[in-house]
Amino acid sequence: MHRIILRLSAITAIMFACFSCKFLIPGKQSSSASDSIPGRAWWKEAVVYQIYPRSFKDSDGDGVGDLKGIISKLDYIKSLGVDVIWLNPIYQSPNYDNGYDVSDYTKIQPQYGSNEDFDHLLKGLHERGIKLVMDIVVNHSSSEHAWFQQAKSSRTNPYRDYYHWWNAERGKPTPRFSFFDVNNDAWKYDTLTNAYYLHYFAQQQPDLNWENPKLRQEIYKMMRFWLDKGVDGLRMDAFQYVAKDTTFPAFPAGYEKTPAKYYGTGPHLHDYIQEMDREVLSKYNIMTVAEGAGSSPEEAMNFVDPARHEFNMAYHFEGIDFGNFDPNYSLTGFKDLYSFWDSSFSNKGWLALFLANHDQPRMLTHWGNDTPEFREASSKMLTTFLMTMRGTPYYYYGDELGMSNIRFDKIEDYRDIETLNKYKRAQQNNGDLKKLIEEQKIRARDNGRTPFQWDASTHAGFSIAEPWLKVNPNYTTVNQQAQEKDSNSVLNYFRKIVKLRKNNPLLVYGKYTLLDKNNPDIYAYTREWNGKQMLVLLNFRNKAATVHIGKDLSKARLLLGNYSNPSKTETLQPYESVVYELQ
Ligand code: ISL
Repeated sequence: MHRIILRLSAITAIMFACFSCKFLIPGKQSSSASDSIPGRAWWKEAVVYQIYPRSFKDSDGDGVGDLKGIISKLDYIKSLGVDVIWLNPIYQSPNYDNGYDVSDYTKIQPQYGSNEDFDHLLKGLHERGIKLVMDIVVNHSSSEHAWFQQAKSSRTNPYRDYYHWWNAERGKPTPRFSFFDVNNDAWKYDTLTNAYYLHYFAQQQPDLNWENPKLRQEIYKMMRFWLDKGVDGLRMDAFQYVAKDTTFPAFPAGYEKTPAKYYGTGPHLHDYIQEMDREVLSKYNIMTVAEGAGSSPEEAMNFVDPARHEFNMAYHFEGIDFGNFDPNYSLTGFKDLYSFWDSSFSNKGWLALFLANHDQPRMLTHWGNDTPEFREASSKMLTTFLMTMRGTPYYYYGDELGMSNIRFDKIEDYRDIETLNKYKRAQQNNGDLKKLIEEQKIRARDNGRTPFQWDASTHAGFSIAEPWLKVNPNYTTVNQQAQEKDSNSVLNYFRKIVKLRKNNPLLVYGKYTLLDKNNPDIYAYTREWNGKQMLVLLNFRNKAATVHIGKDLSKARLLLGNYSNPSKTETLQPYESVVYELQ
């Protein structure tokens, strides 16, 4: 008997050791036969931290963040416990759309540093066990890219077919909506060759023609350039839009209200992704994430179903589009939405989870409460949501401090092409400029792009010079240095919950079940795995609220709470979050 027990505990110890080493050290992209978790993958277990390079840390005093700045903060990044960094584009760009208009795909933007600095950054990350994801922007290039300069020079230029053209003798092109254009017109007339070119985004971002196999090969070559350096993953910008029906048929009237639905999954899109997988992705142990994935879970699944050999995961926009500025927003709707998407991916496929990024307002302003009274509690509560749901969490720089929307009240403070062109459009149409500014205080992308708040010194320790975008004035109290000293800060809470997730595969793989579905104030769910269960309770209100789940919480083991005096009952304090282990 004694021997059996000994043998059993030895087996358990070995199993545990194998499990934890595999769990801590990212392994192959797909699961091996010996894995006890079906579909196990390092990128499912990772916490991704997104850095907006322009705004993280300026090392050379020009008011713009740069690679050396990021390098100087590697130990801070490591201290967060995150596994992967995603950097917004750092390639050469005239910066009409802050780097999403690339003029040279293999050269680092001089403002950010050199290719050598990039190598140092990658090395510094890898030395700390952190992986790097690059942003790949290939729905369009910059109009200053050599390909476009060639393409526009004559109708017979070999690069002409790298882009979409409509010769003017055919008359006006079929209307296409542009997200950023002052007139929302995606066709720009070019006199030199008497033709229009297509740009779903700004005029300075002509769309690339994916129908052209030569273009696709150029892009694969560029991707290999970065992957061969050891880059660990790719975020495919606006990739759902790359495939177009090049006969440009008319869309139904009103299509421009939901352009993504019509642009989303064009002809041959999945052929292109599968080709990309054969030519590039399958040759590397990397993670891939598609930005946008059609308009339904079924369409999204087509991007990430492992049997299809396309991308690893995708982020959909439904969640991010549904916040408390939406007149139809309700917490029950929010819960339904996340529960629906979770159930659609419970057997296969994988999703990215996020509540903010560089195109969005700050998470805290969007779903929490950024008044001084509730800033900390509601930030921590939202972070708890992200870190305890199924999917790979993408966490946006500064959210670990509880940064909030800056709410500029004059157009001169804005830098983003989207806001500036919206404003011009309203001016042209005699629109209500005051109303527009009020909306931008909430929606504008610049709200989420203000410099990281390192300390209480001038410019928040981001730069010695005037930053390219104003620092949020709350930096004197909301900053990293102050939060390091406070064991209950938003920052230290983030570190704790990252650790909790990393130590509990249940939070990655466990089954999700929504509880007390119709509760208008509290989001409650369990995660279950291997006979273990955790309960998460999140109060989304600025007042106490009660959940009805019929559990005696006084006996449950509290793993983490965002209050120093956590409730151990079904009644939660304002914006309180608790994570329990249930027996
Ligand atoms: O289609 C959308 C919403 O329904 C848009 O959100 C769109 O997919 C999104 O704006 C694409 O964003 C990405 O590409 C843009 C760039 O400005 C963004 O910063 C980037 O995230 C153009 O490259």
